[in-house]
Amino acid sequence: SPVGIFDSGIGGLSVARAIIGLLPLERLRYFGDTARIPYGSKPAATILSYSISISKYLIEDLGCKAVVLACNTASAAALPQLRQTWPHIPFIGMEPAVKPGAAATKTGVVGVLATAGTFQSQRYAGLMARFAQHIQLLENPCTGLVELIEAGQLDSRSTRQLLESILHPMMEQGADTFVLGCTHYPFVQPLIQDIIGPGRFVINPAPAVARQLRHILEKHGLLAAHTVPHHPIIEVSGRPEQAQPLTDYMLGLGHLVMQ
Ligand code: DGN
Repeated sequence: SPVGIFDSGIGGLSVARAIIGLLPLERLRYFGDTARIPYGSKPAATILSYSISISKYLIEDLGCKAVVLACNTASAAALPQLRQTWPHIPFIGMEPAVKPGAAATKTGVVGVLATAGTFQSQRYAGLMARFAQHIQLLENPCTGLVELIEAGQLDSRSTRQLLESILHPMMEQGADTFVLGCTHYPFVQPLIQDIIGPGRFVINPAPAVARQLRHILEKHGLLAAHTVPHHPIIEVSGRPEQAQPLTDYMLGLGHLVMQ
């Protein structure tokens, strides 16, 4: 049976890509809720109900054996309730990688890029309580960035301007490490690295999440035993023709051509 994975849109493909790299024999069913994106600015109760209905589809209709919440905002709003609703299904969630950020920083100042929903969550409050005594955390909800990425603007003038307006003030306050606390943001990681220059670090949590999934599947005896690698099946709730060129590109299957 497949592994289910979902996000508010196509950002979670950054996590899917890492999973395909580490676990090529797993069958993946990806669901991107592009009709209802963005999640980041919606109330937690709304995100919870979206997450329950998507998980229901992945588990009860598609028979998924495990579900990856490839969305920090949905993980913050829904993870405990999903585990309660389907106690026999392993759920793997995201959270801003503040711990690796704290380990990497030399200046003791870490910039966290996430969404408003993630920053308002108890999950994030818990991280702050653990790390705020040791390092300084600078937060920015990156308003508009998810929409630009969904539109395929991974290297446009507007995206660069928006990122500069976010990153320059953080650097002025001493940040040398930047945590990608939203699964869309790894797709602009080259642009971020270009803006911050050498000697500063960007942390993408996707590889760690893929390793966590492998660990959990192993522990439950659920690792795939097929010998032929599978292509992931990607579904979106919005217009598929809008998502298609991006999904291929984001999975590393081809080049993005945008007019
Ligand atoms: N990709 C989602 C996350 O990781 O938080 C949120 C994107 C959004 O819907 N704003």
